[in-house]
Amino acid sequence: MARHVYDVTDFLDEHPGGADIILKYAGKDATEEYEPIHPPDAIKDNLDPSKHLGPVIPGTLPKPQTISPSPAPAAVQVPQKRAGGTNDTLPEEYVKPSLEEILSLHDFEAVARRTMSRRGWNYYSSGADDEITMRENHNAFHRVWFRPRVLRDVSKVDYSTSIFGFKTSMPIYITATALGKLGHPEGEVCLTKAAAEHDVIQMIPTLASCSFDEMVDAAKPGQVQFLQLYVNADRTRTKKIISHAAERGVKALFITVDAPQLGRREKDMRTKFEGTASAQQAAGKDNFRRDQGAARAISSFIDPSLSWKDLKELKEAAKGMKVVLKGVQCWEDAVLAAQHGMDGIVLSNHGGRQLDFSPSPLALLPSVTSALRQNGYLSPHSPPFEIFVDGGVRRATDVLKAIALGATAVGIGRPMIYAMSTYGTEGVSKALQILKDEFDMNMRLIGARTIEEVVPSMVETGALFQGIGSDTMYDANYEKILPVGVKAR
Ligand code: 173
Repeated sequence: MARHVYDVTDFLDEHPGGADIILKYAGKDATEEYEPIHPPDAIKDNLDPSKHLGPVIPGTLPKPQTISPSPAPAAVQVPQKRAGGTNDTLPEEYVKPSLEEILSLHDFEAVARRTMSRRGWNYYSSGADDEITMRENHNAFHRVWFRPRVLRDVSKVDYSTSIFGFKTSMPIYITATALGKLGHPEGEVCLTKAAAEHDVIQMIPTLASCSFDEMVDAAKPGQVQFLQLYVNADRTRTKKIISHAAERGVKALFITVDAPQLGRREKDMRTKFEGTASAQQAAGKDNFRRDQGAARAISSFIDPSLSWKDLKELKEAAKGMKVVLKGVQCWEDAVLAAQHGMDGIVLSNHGGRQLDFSPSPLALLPSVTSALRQNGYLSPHSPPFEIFVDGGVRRATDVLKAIALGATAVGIGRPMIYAMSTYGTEGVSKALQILKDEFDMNMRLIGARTIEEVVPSMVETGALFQGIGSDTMYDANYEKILPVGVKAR
């Protein structure tokens, strides 16, 4: 694709990411740095046509930047003490396995950790503060045990279900994650295409690297998509996004309510604190805090004043789309959501990227379902209200535990991003197939022929709030937040 030259001089002072990062690329090809973190129509929508100077004349660009965001070197030499307490030095030569060798969602994560760009891996894998919640999200699944039933004629099992009446081949959806091109040059359309192949629902992120329309256009006829929404301080913009989504056939709107400010993700911040822009900023020459990362820069439009009283207006604007609050973290707010006419909630702490010590969504399910029932919801006579959870899911057994405890379906975010970043659309498709295979086997083994048969009595939750045991996933793949001055890779 032909690259273009733009004059952004007048925009320097307004750039949310600061002027220095633009000046660093002045006269050079900024595509690689720019693309993952800006929507494709940002220039078209915001830069006067007189500043579009025309296509790059081949051969006139200086050699590419030496500080490149990708790809990470295969040879990594830093011995790292892992969360599990073992000293694990990454191998000198890393040979990326073929897709056939990938057996579980953990495998994608292990490959991603070794092959993704440092910037991409640090952005996706990071959690807030000490990452206690990020780990707890996953650990909580290890404290719920099955009470399997036998002799139930499980020759046929059907794990398909529906979300708000829309069919899905299994009780999961691909949840919204921002900036997909940090992982793969095609970005989130990989997720759209794989979702189509497997008849699962994709939640389109507001802050994707691909445009909303690219993701809708990539869908097959009849494919169901939801939209995750950050509410803009400028409500006319938000309403425009909502009505465009409704026109394009989006079925549900998931309003993110757990991010009035972006959490501190130190792994991510450490990557951003490299390069000249940050050095200048440290010397006080840049008034924007670039050490907070690109995510902070592009999220400055999110309205921290959003409150319960705004929901009526948003629901009206949604014109028949279902409206769900994503990021509810206690039963009181679950009840308030139902009382405010919402169609559902996602119990979520944003994958442990926001408030550290927010509880695991799985652990919240019992108190949330019981409070909703006591308040007259979740009965055959009350308006339909669906509960979703996300965070820490790696196995179909994780999903089945959440279903048994009252969830309609479970959002999967990072594992899909890791599959996409390592093997593109094919990788995501394989990840979804792995989950299907796991559902098929585990439904049989717990003695449930349909999702309706996955009931509370199939799980033992006595230990749900007890101590944190060791965790194989983090022993294998967790990358510790390193102290200042130590580079991960
Ligand atoms: O978790 C995130 O990184 C996230 O939600 C986000 C928010 C704003 C901009 C980029 C990412």
